[in-house]
Amino acid sequence: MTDGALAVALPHRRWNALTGDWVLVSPQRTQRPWQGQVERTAGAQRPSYDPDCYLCPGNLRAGGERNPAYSSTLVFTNDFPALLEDTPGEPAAEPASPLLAAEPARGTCRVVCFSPRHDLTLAEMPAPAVRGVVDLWAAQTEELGRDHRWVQVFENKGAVMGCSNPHPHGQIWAVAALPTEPAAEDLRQREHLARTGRLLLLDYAALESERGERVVAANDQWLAVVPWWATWPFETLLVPRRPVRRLPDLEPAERDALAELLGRLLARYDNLFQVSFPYSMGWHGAPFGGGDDAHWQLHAHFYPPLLRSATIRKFMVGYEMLAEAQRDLTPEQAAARLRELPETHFRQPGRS
Ligand code: H2U
Ligand code: ZN
Repeated sequence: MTDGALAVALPHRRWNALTGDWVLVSPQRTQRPWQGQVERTAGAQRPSYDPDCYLCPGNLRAGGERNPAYSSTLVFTNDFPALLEDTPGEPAAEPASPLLAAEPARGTCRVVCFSPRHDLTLAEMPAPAVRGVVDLWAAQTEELGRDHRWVQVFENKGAVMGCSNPHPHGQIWAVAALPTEPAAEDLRQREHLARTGRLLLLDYAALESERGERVVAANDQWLAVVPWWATWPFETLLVPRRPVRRLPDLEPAERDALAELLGRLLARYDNLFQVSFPYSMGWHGAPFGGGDDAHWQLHAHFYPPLLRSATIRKFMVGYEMLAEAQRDLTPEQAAARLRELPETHFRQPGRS
């Protein structure tokens, strides 16, 4: 069956070439005209400085330390880390039972403030400030990659994603062992290179660039698409158009281009339902530690939960939990909706 036949009305499953997972797509359920109302939520105007915020410059954190009077970005070790560097012990040579396998987890957790301004998000920050965040992500990845196999840069945005504070911030967790998601991507990318001699995500980017139907935004260096296999309604994948293994490998011009593309993509996201669009996002690049990583291509995933309005979200529940991911809105429809929107943020009509 061709994808042209699939994209119309019938239920079908799509394969995620990056993880090997499948997603059930039920486009016949969206043949009805668009009925989702756009509820403009109050979009509470926040102050640029909040004396009670534990991430604002000069303020006291919950752990007792005081933030410096930072003027661009700030990184600190999480006061309540999920991982410890000095966890003792080795995996038991013979576990009591293979059904009770475990291993010690070692690592570190950092918090990254994107801006001293309490009221800005990446979507509203000027491009040079977003470039500063890109540089910070890259520098942290390089530093933590010296003694951790995997460095996970991510952002939880919005209360609906469990974000604890509206001050623009993300996190970085660096760990000794390759976690589940990147391990799946490692396997699929390795297989693709072995089979074709080419990089999976560069083949994919070329295909999407040529087709255009799932592209949301692009520039000479980067492509943002709703991937063929998207599970979240407005999920996107960001890929550089040349081979790049990790964030620190990005050239200055590519970092500027990324900041530019992020501004455009995130403005579209916020404009969709006229709210600060919640999501979890994060970067995947080649693991550290000296193994064979020729098959890896750097990329970012954005996983936003909203479906029809600022208050109607997609739940990954019954069938998703027990069988596999499912969606009604097709990735092509989602991309078309995002493409229709302006790239000027609704709160900043003057933003260039
Ligand atoms: P979110 O990105 O989900 O909002 O998490 C913020 C992190 O900030 C959270 O992991 C940490 C929390 O442990 N934190 C501090 O390290 N110090 C503080 O003073 C409060 C929050
Ligand atoms: Zn703040």
